[in-house]
Amino acid sequence: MKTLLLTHPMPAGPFAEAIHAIEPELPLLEYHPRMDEALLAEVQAVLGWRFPPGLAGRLPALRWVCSIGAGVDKLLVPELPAQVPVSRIVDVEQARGIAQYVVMMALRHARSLPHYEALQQRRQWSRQPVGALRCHVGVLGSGVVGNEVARLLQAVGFEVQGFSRRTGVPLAAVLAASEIVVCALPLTTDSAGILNARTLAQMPHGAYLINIARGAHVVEPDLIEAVRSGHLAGAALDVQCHEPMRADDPLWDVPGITITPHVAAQSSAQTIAAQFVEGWRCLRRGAPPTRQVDRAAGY
Ligand code: OXD
Repeated sequence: MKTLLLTHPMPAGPFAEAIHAIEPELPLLEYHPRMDEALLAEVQAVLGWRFPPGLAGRLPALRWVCSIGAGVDKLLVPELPAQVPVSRIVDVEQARGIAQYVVMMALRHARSLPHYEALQQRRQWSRQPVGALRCHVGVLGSGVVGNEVARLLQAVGFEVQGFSRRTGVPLAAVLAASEIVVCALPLTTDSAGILNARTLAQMPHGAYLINIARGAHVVEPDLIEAVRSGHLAGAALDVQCHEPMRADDPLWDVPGITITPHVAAQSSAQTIAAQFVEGWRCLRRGAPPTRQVDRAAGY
């Protein structure tokens, strides 16, 4: 049962090594754009991050797609036949790493670190009253990541309100009550562009956005406008619409916006390999693969 590795932009080597450490005979192919149709016709499983355009329709024997991440949005392409199951990695360690990133950025904003860094640049020692941390955070998304983010934020003293389709609280109410908003939603047709001029305007004056989900949740020109106009204090964006970001991307230059290159946390190659091999073994014995997403819902 041949598996195609589509790990770009990450190198495939560490994934292949970790898989072969568990299942030495598992046949793996590393994708390259000039692969011929005969080879593609043998592919029964894909482990990857995203499909290059058109590829999903050129794999006639495909039986399973497994994401190397928590999100599957770049794999749910229209050409992927409807009967092919799609799985993802569920990694509590990764969720914890993402939550640590969120806490770091939330505290940095709530405890005015950029202000003190600017004072230091000017060699200015200026002590002001410091109150106890009272800050409401709205966490959009209640999956493994959203729940861990909420737990860790509460542990350091933030007041947290969650938002998901299940809570029944309207998004506008959560945004209006949040001095910091964290986006931890899966990217679906419903959630793409959910943070736009209208919804950003619902956040209080001086509020802050942290996005650790997908760049496409945010309408970036609207965010830039909201920050430049002073309505929002800023944003921490670990994910962007165009990854890798080009040197002329307008997000780079907005004072108050902090960019990190999708590094909040990653699953280790060993965790990915263990979960992939588990699903692969299920498939080999004719059982459904583990950790399947609901393809219609998109997560
Ligand atoms: C993921 C990611 O989906 O790293 O796991 O963004």
